[in-house]
Amino acid sequence: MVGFTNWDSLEPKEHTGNQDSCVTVNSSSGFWSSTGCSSKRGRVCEEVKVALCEDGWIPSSHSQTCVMVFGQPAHWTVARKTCREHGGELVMILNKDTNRFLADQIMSLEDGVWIGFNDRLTEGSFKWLDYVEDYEFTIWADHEPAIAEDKDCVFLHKTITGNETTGYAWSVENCTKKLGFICESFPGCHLEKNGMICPKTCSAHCKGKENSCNRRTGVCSFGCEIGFHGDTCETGKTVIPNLRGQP
Ligand SMILES: [Ca+2]
Repeated sequence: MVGFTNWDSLEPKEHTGNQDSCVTVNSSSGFWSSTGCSSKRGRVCEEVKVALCEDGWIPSSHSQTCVMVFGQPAHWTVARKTCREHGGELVMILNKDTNRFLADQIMSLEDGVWIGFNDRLTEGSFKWLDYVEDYEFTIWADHEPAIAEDKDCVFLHKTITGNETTGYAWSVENCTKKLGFICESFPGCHLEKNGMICPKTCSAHCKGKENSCNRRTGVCSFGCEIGFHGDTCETGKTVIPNLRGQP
């Protein structure tokens, strides 16, 4: 269902035959018109923040991290060790856009790839790597997650209906199965025993006291204190001195 439309008068026009129907936006009025898709038009580009990545890593536009796909199959623990040897970790997928971006990177692989999600420490309690428990996004395949002692590691794979790939979702497997994998690195961060240590700090105006700064990105996780805005909460309201209040 489409929630918002902004058609110009007499729009949308009906297109007949094989002509594709596309929508253009009038740059001065902002109204929409339908047109054939073969017309050459300027494109509206969305500005995305991407990480600066070292050689061999691809910027992941939706997580501000860098990723690298390994097609050579390995056990989950070997995959994770390999990522760490490259200064990264097995990838975390914290939103739908990242899942779609990674799906595009592994389209040529048949079997799916290990990701950092697992319930190795506590059966049925999934975490990213060993340490990230606070997440909202999951995209389990049908009948998943399997809660089984011999299946603790999660992989991203094609979902197929009939002969068609319908999307990419997650399933739990035995960690000794051999699969390709995706590593993720965090620019500016380094690896320590307990996980990634990142130097970024947020402004003093994040909402919430505990864990309110995402130290990988410097973004306030729960928004800003009243009167401040922007990703980093550093844009504040202008304070007008109360001159009449002077004694
Ligand atoms: Ca399990």
